[in-house]
Parts: sequence; structure tokens; C-alpha cells
Amino acid sequence: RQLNVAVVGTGAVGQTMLQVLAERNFPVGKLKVLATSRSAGKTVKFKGEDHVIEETTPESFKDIHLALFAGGEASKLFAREAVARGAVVIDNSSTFRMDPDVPLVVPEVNPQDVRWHKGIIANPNCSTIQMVVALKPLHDVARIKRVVVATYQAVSGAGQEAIEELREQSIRILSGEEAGEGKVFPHQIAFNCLPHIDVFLDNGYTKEEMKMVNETKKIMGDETIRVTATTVRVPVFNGHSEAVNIETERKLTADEAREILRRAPGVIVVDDPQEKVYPLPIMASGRDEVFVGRIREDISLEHGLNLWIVADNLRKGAATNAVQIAELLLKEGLL
Ligand code: 11C
Repeated sequence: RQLNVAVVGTGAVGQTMLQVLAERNFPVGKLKVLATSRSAGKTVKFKGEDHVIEETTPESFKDIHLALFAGGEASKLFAREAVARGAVVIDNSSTFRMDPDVPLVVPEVNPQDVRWHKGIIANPNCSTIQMVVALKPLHDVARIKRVVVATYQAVSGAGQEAIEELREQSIRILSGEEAGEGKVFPHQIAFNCLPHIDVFLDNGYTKEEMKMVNETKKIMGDETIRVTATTVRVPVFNGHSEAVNIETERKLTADEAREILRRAPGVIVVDDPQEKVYPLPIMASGRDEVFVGRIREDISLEHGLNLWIVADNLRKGAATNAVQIAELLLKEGLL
């Protein structure tokens, strides 16, 4: 059966959604590409053919079976309108993620949660997705009590304009000029690191950090896991990296963890440091799997492990995860 699909958003994530739908041969019948009036009239390619971008209105979702929202304001304005017109929405924005009526799904971790959807299924934050794909198989065996994570997040997570900002600043600095005023980041991003992603909250954490805390518990289905995060923007074009420390109830050796992760769905273990082999953003960029390496026992803790987790934030962190949810809905007869 062919499905009428709408993709809402034509930025970095929206474009990647189109690419992933095509690559995975998702059964797209009619395709609508929707965006704001700013992009309406322009064209995007899908399977080699030009599609004219239309301005999103509530009526855009008439006869649409599946609507993939890439993120941003559109979700608040149109996701419920789409559901009211019979579409199932997979939403990549943070709008509905913590809504108790909305499942928050990573197919390798909590596929069963798609079954209770009421029209909207939320796609988690990119930095959360890659972390839980690697942690869930360890949690199942040894129960994770606490997670301490520091992220090294690529600029593509902040969209197409952010990619341009890093490129232009880098060119200017390497040409001996001033970096100039940026529009996206609060400080120069080229040749710098910013411990600031999204806005600061009253507790001193950023919203991005609290997303990792709250979303991890919901996806893993375990409110008892304690999580603390420091999220950092680094001058990498694509691919988020994470240094993750976990404390488990039962002891796991590094070898056991490596074995568990080798068998885990969606994970590739890349861990031979003597040969200079470990995950890198340039290795993960363009791939759909989560790469894990530097797996070692925490020498300061009895039941602790350190891991280095890298994935393509636009693909597994956003578009691929959303399309995998759609595939899961199809398989379960929920679309
Ligand atoms: C970033 N994680 O890298 C953010 C982007 O809640 O979907 C994704 C924001 C979100 O800037």
C-alpha cells in the first residue's frame, strides 16, 4: 500500500527526511513538501524529481496518512490540525515529547510504545537518541543507576544557518580577518567550544541538558535512572559525540559491555585504541548506526563504565529515527 506523506520543514532535518524516505524505499504515494511562506514556491528533489514546496495550512493535511514534522514552530501550529484530519504525526520538535499522552520512541529501545499513540508520536532530541541506543542493552543486563554525560555537538544540530556560520567564520579567520558577528550562536563557534546549547533554565542547566535528563527516563521507561549532562557545541559540521559515564547495579566488565553492544541493534562497536580505532564524527556522518568505543571500566568507581558514543545527529538523531518509527507503525498495522 502506498501512503500519502507530508514532510513539514525543508531545512537540514527536512531535507534529510526526504533523503532517508527515498533511500529506505518507504512506500510514498503522494508526497507533499510543506514549509513556511518563505520557502513556498521553491523546489526540492525527491527520488530525482522536483517537488514544489507549499505553504503549510491546516488544510494541507487533508488525505495525508503520515506527516513527518522536522521541528520548530510548525509542530505547535499544525501537528494537532494534521491529526484532526486523520494523519499520524511523527514530530521531531520538543513540543510533545514530555506529554504523557504522547509516546517518545527510539525503535531499538522502546518499539512497544508506538502501540498507545493517539495520533502523535514524538521523536527524541538527537543527543538523547544516540545515548539511549547504546545504554539500553547495558541497562537490560546490569541496570543503570546513574549517567554522567558531556556532549560535543555538531553545528548541524542547530540547522542549515549554523552550518553556514561555522563555514563563514572559519574562512574569515583563516584569511586573517575578524570572525564577525554570528546570527545563530551566542559566541564565535569557529575554533571555539560553547558550553551552551538552547536556553538556560532556572536550575543552571540548559534546556538541551534537561532534555537529556527527562527524555532518557521516558524512553528507557525507568524514572529511577539519575542523569546529569553538560552539553557543548563544538566546531564540527556534522555528528554528535558524547563522553558517557555510567554506574550500574550489577558489575559489567569492559569486555562484557563490548560483547553486549556488539549484539545490540543499531550499534557498531569501534574499539581498538591501540590501533587508533575509535568512533569519530567524520566516521558516523552519513551513517544510520550509533558508534561506540573507548569502552573501559571506571577506575574511580566499583560498578562504573566509560563510553564514547558518536552518531549522525541529522540521520539517527532525527530523520532516520523518524522514518524507522514510520516503518514500525506500518509493520504493526498502525498506519
Ligand atoms: C542541537 N539537539 O544539537 C539540538 C537540536 O529538541 O530537537 C535538536 C533540538 C530538539 O542543537
